[in-house]
Amino acid sequence: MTYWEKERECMSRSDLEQLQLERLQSTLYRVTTHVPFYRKKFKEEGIDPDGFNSLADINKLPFTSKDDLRNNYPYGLFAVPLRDIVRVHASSGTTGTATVVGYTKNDLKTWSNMVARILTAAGVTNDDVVQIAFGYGMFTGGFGLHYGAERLGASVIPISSGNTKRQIQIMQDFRTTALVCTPSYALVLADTMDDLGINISSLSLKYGLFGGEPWSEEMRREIQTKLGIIATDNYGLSEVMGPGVAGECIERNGLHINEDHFLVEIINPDTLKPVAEGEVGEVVVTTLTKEGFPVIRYRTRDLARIIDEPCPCGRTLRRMTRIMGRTDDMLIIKGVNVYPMQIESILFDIEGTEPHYQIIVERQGRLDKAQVLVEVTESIFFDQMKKQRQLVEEIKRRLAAELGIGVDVKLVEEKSLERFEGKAKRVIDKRDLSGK
Ligand code: DLL
Repeated sequence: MTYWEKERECMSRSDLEQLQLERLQSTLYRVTTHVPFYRKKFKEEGIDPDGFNSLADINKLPFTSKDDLRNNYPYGLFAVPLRDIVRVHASSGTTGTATVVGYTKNDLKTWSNMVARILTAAGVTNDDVVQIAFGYGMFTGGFGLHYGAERLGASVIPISSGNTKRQIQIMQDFRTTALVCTPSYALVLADTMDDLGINISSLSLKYGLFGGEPWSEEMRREIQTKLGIIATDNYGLSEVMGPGVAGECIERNGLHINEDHFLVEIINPDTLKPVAEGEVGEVVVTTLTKEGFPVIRYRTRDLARIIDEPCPCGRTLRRMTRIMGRTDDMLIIKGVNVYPMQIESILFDIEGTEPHYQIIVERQGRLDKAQVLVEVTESIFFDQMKKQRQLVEEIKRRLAAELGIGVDVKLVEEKSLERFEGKAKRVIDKRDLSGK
């Protein structure tokens, strides 16, 4: 078994917790001294950062939200003068002001190490040729993975996103062994290779590290088969650092959290209290080593649960499940909570459907109505109506059994839904939820 930083990745829980506490104390000192926003908030809530002697006290601290970041746009939450910031990233966000984050030189070192850890856990070594098909720019995906792969000593191909045919050409010519992108783009690459008649055995690909968006176990299976690789999941978010917060080892059964740098809690998004052990809830992250942009109890809106059993890989860093949904992408259809991921899992399992789908949500009167558009293979699309109807009925039946409510299903022609080079947009929400 190979580790990047064995002494940290395999630490005893008690040593790890001691380290977390010390780092939390210094982070609290840092934010109270340098960030007026936290100073004010702590004062209002009567929090004495010096009296912090146990990790369990974390739940006395206030949460930080995306709105707090927006209200302090662009540099209001930085904990060092701009002169000490060497990199700025921003998340564009689909709505509202962007959130801006900054990194010191040390932060970049830590970040690269975290990503190198995740690459190593996923099987990548300095012998690998790593093709990074994430966007480079304000998005943290491209640069984050890039610096980590260089730190590891791999040969990095910074191709960035898009231009699918060129990606494939480079993959062939440069003998890429590890592909890094969103899982949906990995499927686009696989489908395009199929169209071009490229046999995957002519490629050198061995590993795929995918992240940046949710994907199901069924989608992993599909990618692994189509590309002939070991596909692992990795998770992160720009507000906290970018990629490198957590990642799967080749066991592919949950993402090891880099707990010496991040304190992760799982809370009930309604009561804001910690969930019972092993229950699903919202992931809340406190950074423990960030200098430029520390965050305290950041509410990610992502849903997951902690897997507390030891991992056969030997790492003691606890795992979290894949992201199961977001508190804000939960659809309430006829009063029932539905997550797009549940729909995806079923579609991937049904013969004749393609792994491309879209969920359209509308509000009719006071009721939410969801329609699922599913791409089907050409032969089915042009097949007799009867067969199509049977397929629609089958999908509806499976969805109803899983979700407990009826959902509309429409079959669409292969390749008729939009493809994405970065994060896929699976849900089109036509509802006006502004409360007007
Ligand atoms: O997506 C950072 C990243 C880049 C992670 C590349 C992994 C690989 P943001 O653009 O700020 O940062 O988006 C963060 O994306 O809150 C999740 O909702 C979602 N997300 C990221 N990784 C995963 C994943 C990057 N592996 C938001 N599974 C997060 C599910 C993910 N969702």
